[in-house]
Amino acid sequence: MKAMLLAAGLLATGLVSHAQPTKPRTSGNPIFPGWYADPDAAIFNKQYWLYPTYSAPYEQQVFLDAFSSPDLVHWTKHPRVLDTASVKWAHRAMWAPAIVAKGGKYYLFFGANDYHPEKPNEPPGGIGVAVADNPAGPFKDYLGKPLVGTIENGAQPIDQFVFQDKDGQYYLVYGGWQHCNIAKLKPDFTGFLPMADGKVFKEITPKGYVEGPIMFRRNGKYYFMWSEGGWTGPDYSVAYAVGDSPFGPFERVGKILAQDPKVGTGAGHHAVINVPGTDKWYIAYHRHPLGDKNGNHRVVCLEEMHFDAKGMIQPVILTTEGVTAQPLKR
Ligand code: FUB
Repeated sequence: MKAMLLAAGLLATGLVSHAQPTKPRTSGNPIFPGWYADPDAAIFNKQYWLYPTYSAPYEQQVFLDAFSSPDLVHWTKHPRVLDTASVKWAHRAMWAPAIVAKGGKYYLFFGANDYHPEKPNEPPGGIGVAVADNPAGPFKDYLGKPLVGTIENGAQPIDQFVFQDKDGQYYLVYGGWQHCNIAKLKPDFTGFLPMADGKVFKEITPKGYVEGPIMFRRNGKYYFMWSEGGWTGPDYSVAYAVGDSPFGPFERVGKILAQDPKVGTGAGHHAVINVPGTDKWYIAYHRHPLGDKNGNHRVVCLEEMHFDAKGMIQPVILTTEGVTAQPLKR
């Protein structure tokens, strides 16, 4: 009793305080609730944006949600930014969005229908483009048909990523079924321009490639990253290569993201965020919760991504804490 009174007295005098040392607030992983996968990332108007696949049976994948955040910790959901109801040729399996802002418009590239032309009576499918005035949509079909609706160099037309080179040129990098193509987009994104050799689709598949390509530049080098393994299982992972141009050649360096049996499994299909004006990098990716064998049960997570002095990407550590707040300054 005496001790309690003494403590109360000290508190009253302000000589001791109730305050516990505060831990920095983190995003936690997953960073938002719900089954989502294949995030693409962008920064618009001082907000981070993530555009994931809604991870569910194919027939239920008829829309895309988006998420925005001022600091990577607090996320706001923007439901159904794109819906198959507004894309007459898309009816299922809306996958792996890729977002680009250009000329005051927002273009959302998406895969739809899980196109298999070898099946009898297969309807059109492949990679489409939708457009909106706002990153939160509503996005509407831009072309009325797929932008890529054929199998080129063995690549299923899914898992698109839009890469802008230093000269401003936009490229579509895409492909499933273990093949990856790059194609030069027309400035209005209505189609493609032939390359110097007259071809439209150039295959840049590195060893081990399965799907989920992305590309970015750092210190004059082109980093090409992709997913390996099967997305429903525990071994899904991310590897990378470094080249001197968007066309490679890309030689596999190694894996940088994979399961941690103590944290999560099937870590893959990612996006990379560089905080403008800094050399601070993040990786947004999906993984399966520990012990969950349902392939569609995928959640979106965030970690820091680091380079060594030679520019090699360091293995990413999977966490349950996620990342600390990183407000955008400009
Ligand atoms: O989410 C559907 C598919 O799963 C994606 O297109 C693949 O990359 C895999 O993540």
